[in-house]
Amino acid sequence: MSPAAPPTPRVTHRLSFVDSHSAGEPTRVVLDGFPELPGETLAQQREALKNDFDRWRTLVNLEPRGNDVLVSALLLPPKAPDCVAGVIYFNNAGPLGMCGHGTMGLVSTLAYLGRIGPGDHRIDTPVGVVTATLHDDGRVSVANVPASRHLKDVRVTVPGLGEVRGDVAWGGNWFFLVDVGERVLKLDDVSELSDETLRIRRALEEAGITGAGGAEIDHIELFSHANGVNRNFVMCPGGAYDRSPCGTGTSAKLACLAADGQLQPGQVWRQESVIGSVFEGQYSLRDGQVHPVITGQAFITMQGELIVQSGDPFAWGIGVDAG
Ligand code: PYC
Repeated sequence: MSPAAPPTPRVTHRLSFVDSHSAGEPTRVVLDGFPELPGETLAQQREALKNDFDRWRTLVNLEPRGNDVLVSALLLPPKAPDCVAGVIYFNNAGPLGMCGHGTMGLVSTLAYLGRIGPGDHRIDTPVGVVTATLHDDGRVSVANVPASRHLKDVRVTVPGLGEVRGDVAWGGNWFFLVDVGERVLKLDDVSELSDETLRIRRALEEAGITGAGGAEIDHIELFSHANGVNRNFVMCPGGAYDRSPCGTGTSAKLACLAADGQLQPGQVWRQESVIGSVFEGQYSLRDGQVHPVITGQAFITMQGELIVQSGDPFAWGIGVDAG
């Protein structure tokens, strides 16, 4: 008699998703399977995600189903009028405010699914409504929330690096932007660059340097102009660097350039990432505010279901209690 087949674990959850990358940085759009998040606004729903549903974020983003680089975009019904979608972005560390590359990924995903076509699309986010334009050639322009420089030329002492100077700016997330001049920012050096930027972030925290209203500065952006090329290296909150030039980071940079009179409204800023991918940025001035528009392209990489089976000790992510 042949031995009985072992019982197949029961499937307890299925979440459908589409993955893409924008200039190298991945986005996972979660289409369904997530529990309903309470709240009248997306900002309230983001708080609910953070406080009461964090296990769902870790299920999607942490290993073994996700990874440290991934940014997820939870697709939700919009709360603001005339929007095609609502979205809450999150990564391995927690929810984000806005996400430029993620919005390109979201728009390209909605187009791939046949839900939208070329044209302008309003998208509701926890930090305000953004308008994304899907162009006929597949590129996406994201008219981001207004960006601003909060503090100029802040000095902070960083162990192992000495005094580091930078600007604090908002581009949908909080950034500390450090000009590294002619230094070449290259892929071979990402370990060193990661170590430096993580040290800078810790030093800012220890020195009590924050964004407006005491907001944590959770993104560090080094930028250089070696050989006449504008390159950046952006450290994200969860300790992974942005493979793209970072939409919100480029927006923060535009705010600084505008404040210093170094870039005029409508002038195109070509921003390269540390892997050599490119976003184009420009801004308009309205009501005394810098309104950035960031353009790039996303490509679909994967579509499927995240599956959780009963008894999986890593159902909610490595390092997260399975109970
Ligand atoms: O493109 O804004 C962005 C972004 C934020 C974090 C990773 N990418």
